[in-house]
Amino acid sequence: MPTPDRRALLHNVLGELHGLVSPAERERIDGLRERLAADRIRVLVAGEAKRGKSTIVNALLGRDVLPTGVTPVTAVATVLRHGTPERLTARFADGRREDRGLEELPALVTERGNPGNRLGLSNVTVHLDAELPARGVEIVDTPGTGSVYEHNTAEAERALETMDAAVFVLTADPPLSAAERTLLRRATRHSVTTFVLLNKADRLSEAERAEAAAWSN
Ligand SMILES: Nc1nc2c(ncn2[C@@H]2O[C@H](COP(=O)(O)OP(=O)(O)OP(=O)(O)O)[C@@H](O)[C@H]2O)c(=O)[nH]1
Ligand SMILES: [Mg+2]
Repeated sequence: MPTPDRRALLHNVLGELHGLVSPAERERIDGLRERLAADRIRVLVAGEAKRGKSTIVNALLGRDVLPTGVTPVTAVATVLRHGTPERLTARFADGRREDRGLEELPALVTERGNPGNRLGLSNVTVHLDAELPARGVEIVDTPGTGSVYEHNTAEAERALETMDAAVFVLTADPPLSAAERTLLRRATRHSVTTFVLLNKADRLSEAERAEAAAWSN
């Protein structure tokens, strides 16, 4: 965490920048100022479709909050943040905001509930009374890239632009593709720290796990 002096300095610098940049950049600066004031960091979970991103976020939260499955599932970037009472806030591309119950999450953020994002959501924020968000870690689950749904890739790339750290999810089988390498480079450019997580390790023998980890390095 920055010291109070450093936080005040950063706040002032961001305030100066605010007046100098484009509206889109201004929105990013507003997000940064808000996270700085609340001592909150934003960790984005990214990767190709079906690598297990939403499953990992549920494991981090210790609760099955996000929908998961074997077909392309996540269609809208979903922010998990601390808040009570537990609820979700849907933000639409036209600027509308609506608070809804958590049980509505699958109808909003999944390809099945909201095909092609026909509801026109820009993102959904889930306010949860869970430990990691309460400690100041805001997690963002993103749609997978590279699936048959090109709009999922576009959504995921948009989400890449605002984060402090990234968890990039790979699996050993299939191994890292050229498209994943490009996405990983982009994630690294936008984040202060990038963690690479090799998922579905249970599908490999111990020797295969060692081989996959050495190759991914
Ligand atoms: N064997 C095994 N299966 C896993 C693991 N993690 C996730 N899965 C399974 O992989 C499938 C995909 O998981 P999701 O969490 O929906 O993957 P995702 O990356 O969020 O998928 P999209 O949102 O569609 O991009 C589900 O059937 C999960 O149960 C793991 O560590 N081991
Ligand atoms: Mg998902």
